[in-house]
Amino acid sequence: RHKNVSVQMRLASNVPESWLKLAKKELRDTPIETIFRKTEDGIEVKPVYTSQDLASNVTEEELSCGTFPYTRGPHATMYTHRPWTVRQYAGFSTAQESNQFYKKALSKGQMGLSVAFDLATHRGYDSDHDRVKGDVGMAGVAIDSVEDMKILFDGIPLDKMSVSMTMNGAVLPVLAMYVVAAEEQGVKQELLTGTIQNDILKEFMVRNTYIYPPEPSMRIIGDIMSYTSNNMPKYNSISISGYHLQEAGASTALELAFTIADGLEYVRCGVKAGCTVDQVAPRFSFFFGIGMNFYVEVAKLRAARRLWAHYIKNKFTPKSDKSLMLRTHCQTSGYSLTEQDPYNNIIRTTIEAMAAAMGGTQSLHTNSFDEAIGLPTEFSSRLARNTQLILQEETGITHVVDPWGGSYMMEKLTNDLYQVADQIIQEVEQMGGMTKAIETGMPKNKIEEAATRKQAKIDSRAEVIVGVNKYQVASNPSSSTSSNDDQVEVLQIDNQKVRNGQIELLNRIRETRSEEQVAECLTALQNEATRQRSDNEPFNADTNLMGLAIRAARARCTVGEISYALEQVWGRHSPNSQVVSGAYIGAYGQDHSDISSVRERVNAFADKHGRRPRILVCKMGQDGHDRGAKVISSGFADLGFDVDVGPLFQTPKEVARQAVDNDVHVVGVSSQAAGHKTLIPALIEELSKQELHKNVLVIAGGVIPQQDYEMLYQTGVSLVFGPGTKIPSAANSVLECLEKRLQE
Ligand code: 3CP
Repeated sequence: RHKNVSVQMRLASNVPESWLKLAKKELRDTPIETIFRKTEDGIEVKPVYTSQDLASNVTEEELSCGTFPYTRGPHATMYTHRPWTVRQYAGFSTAQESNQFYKKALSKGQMGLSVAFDLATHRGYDSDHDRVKGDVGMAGVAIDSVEDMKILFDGIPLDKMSVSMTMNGAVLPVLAMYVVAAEEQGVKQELLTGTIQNDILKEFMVRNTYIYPPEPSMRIIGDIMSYTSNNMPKYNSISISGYHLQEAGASTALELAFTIADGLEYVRCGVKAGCTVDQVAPRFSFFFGIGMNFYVEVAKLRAARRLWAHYIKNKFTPKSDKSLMLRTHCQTSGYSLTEQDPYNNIIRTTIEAMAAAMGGTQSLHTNSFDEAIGLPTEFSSRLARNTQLILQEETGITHVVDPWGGSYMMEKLTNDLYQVADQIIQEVEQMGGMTKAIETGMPKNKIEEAATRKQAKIDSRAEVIVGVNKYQVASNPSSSTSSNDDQVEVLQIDNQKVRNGQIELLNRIRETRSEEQVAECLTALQNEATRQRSDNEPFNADTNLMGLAIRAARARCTVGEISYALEQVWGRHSPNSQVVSGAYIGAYGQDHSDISSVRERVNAFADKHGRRPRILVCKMGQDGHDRGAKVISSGFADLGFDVDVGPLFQTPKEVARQAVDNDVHVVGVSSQAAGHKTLIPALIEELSKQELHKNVLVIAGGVIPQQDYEMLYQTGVSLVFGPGTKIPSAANSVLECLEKRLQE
């Protein structure tokens, strides 16, 4: 009773008394609290906002367009003068195939390019390396040398086209090869426009396509900033990504805070590499994910611009206004896409794209509806591109700058998000900045906890996903199977064929280049990597790692060779895996019957077999997308399983070895990057060599097209789970299968 009184008082003070009275009358028996909601960050979303909600800082100055703190956008005229860039992230198979795809997309309304590289390239391996058998050409285009890069941009004038490259690990060789490909097209470096992602901090937090440990990785970033600011003035030297944090499960405030905090760390990195804030910050670019929470996502972009402007002004006192302007690319949320009832994804993407536009993005990627199932086809890519073109050319959305500006609700939400994120940024800064915070594991843990909580909310239906946990079309709602009319075609890539072609080209390059020159370039890189640097050394192309990588690229050194030369000095980074405990049950609630029945079953298993069911959750190949694996691990552990989390980037042989060593009942393979058809059969073969395939259940989950399920079952996989599978249902199926197997 006492609690009720305080809730009533709080609500009454936040909304007008007269409104409250009317609302209660309309609600009849429904308690008024049910229409006061909270975001995942605990920010209140009220049913009604009034002028009382405009905080004192929403002044005339704040509401002006194109001026400090740029809440309403970096330009005064925004899309009324120039719409955002339609920039679709794409790349697959060979450079030749991707090049044809790009040219077609550009002829149909796409405005800028965004290159997706395969995972072998990301992690600095040539296509002929043993560890990347399942990865070549799969989740992006395979690039081994400048020859591939030249084919990729054949017929695309690089002085006119802005190109974004999502590259972080092997950033030196890839950017160098881009510069050399342009040079051999007759385009000077200073004319290049575009963006390199070059954001390694988030790789250590979530995305995992790093190569070297944090310290040398930051040194590379500093060298790229100083190189581009001296030689490529129109080029954006970094794209600081919150998108990947959101994809990994970060709440809005965590995404916002860690991204801005990363940006501050990169300014310090640029200064350490000998630049001033005004030399680097104007060419910083950001990248946010846009999910389904519409108002919140618009507010996030507004708050991001205000946070950046305030922090840069207060911490670095720049002279140029350009240092204060946050410019951003956005991508609609991959996580919000569902395998079930997949055409719903077209609707989701459209809504998210609207939020990005109303939030004032500079550039946008809209996802294809089939991305939760497999690689997008030409058809699904066309729909995704047209989603943006329709928004730009048919709706009138571009006719007004920051259309939500001045809305009581939007200004309050922007303020609230600003404040929650500001507190997290201050916490990180007090820890000594993002590099230090990452070393403690704080950001990663917070994100993983948020991801596990979110999954539990979906599994318990506290959060609705149409076609997944409500209004399903499938006959069996607990399974991920869709009805037949939802079967969609996905792009199939012949991984072996692409790899063979790449190996052929690599061999040709190695036969025709000067080995002496190659050795000299690689040694120069190694010498520089070994040399102790002092802070603020002035720029010198002969000691700058980017300058040296460009020389190596000209001499036809490969991505693998350049990366390995540096790896010999710095080593390869390997992370440690931890499982978050208690977050799943905490958000789901202990007393749900499906949770308790699984736990009882696990206990009965332990009584009968003398130990708990033990599962090894593994990731093979260079696929570092480990949100699924982490969430499954936490969920299964909370349900009573013994869970081993394998290291990332394992070969099938290494996984089989670990399965033997740990004496597990089940190996769970999580696959997000299309390597399953090569890697899972190889794992089963390795397990049979150890005579384990009969005793150990192999299960698979992730982005696996339904067309491939049968092939996997034939190979010996016992269960395949698609995205959207409820964890307790998955655990039940695993137990059932395991009990059957142990009886045989
Ligand atoms: C724009 N301009 C204007 C106006 N609007 N000038 C006057 N008035 C206006 N209203 C000018 C700009 O100042 C600029 O010129 C030029 O027009 C181009 O505009 P822009 O905003 O710079 O646009 P763009 O070139 O497209 O660059 C957008 C940003 C860039 C800055 C965001 O970094 C970018 O394209 N990022 C994309 C990143 C990306 O694609 N990432 C893919 C991640 P000046 O240059 O002269 O100022 S994909 C990862 C996927 C997941 C995974 O990892 O697997």
